[in-house]
Amino acid sequence: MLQVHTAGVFDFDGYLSDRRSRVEGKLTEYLATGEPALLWEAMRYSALSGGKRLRALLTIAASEAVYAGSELQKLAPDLDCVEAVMPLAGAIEMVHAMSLIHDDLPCLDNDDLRRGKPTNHKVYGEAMALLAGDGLLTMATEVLIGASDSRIPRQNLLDVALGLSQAAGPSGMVGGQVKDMQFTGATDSKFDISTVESIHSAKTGALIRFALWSPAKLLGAQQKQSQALWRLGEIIGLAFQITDDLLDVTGDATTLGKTPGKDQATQKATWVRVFGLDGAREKLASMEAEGKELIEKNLLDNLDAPVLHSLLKYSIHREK
Ligand code: GRG
Repeated sequence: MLQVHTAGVFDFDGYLSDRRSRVEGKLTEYLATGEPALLWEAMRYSALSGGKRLRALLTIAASEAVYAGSELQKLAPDLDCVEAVMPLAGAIEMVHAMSLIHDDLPCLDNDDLRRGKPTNHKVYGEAMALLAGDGLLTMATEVLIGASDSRIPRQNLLDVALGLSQAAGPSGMVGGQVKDMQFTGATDSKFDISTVESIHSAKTGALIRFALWSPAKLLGAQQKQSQALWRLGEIIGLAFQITDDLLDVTGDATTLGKTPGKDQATQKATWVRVFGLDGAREKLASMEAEGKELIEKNLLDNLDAPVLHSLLKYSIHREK
């Protein structure tokens, strides 16, 4: 397994760049061609438009953490576990890209800018943007099931496909988006912290949890590791969204690649709105400590390659 070290020290930037370019390469391959050409162009416009690839990176890092001792390592000792989870990582990024396209539509957040470029509907029109999202959502399952290595046990694949539907669907992202809509514009007295947490947990947390848990399920990791990754997904999912809420207040459009200040303008139910900037920062510090302890206790990182710990910090201390 390729670990990235410079002068004996783990090189996180090198790791990010290596794994990101593998994800980009695979997504380009999965979305290479198809008819009608304009639909595929619109799908590629959003799925291949950069982005941090955080969810795919979490999936890859989790697979590297659990592969040794997994069911799949015993079945196929020569398998490259990063390669084995690429269809899964690609599917997750497709669902994520699809959710951004739909989220930006005039009927939802009505945004003009995403990843530093005009949003999908600004380029292709609302109808095509809607359909490009639909295309990416359905392609995700097609790639996950159609492109996964035949040595992966079918039951594991089935469990992961079920988990992806659940993460995207009414009890995950779709439901979270609906709750978000229902509480947007509500006065402070109409919601409390459990409302905010339940919106975050479904709208943003569900796919991040899935990104960490699913490689463990796919490769047949030990149950203790799967459970620890699920919990780490809860921590990173919430911390990621609280950071997003903070950046909406403190960030600028050029760095973020999207329009800041929208949460306040539309009166969204966010962590910052309930606890203020300092309260959000305190919560992030405690979540970072909890995540670090969880990783250490469950030996999810090698001592010489603290990948998950670095991704946890990155999710919280990022500037975009
Ligand atoms: C998934 C079926 C299905 C429907 C989607 C629109 C919708 C229903 C849900 C909204 C989900 C959403 C947009 C949540 C916000 C999550 C979030 C903070 C996105 C930004 O993620 P980054 O910063 O983006 O990782 P990049 O551009 O880096 O990939």
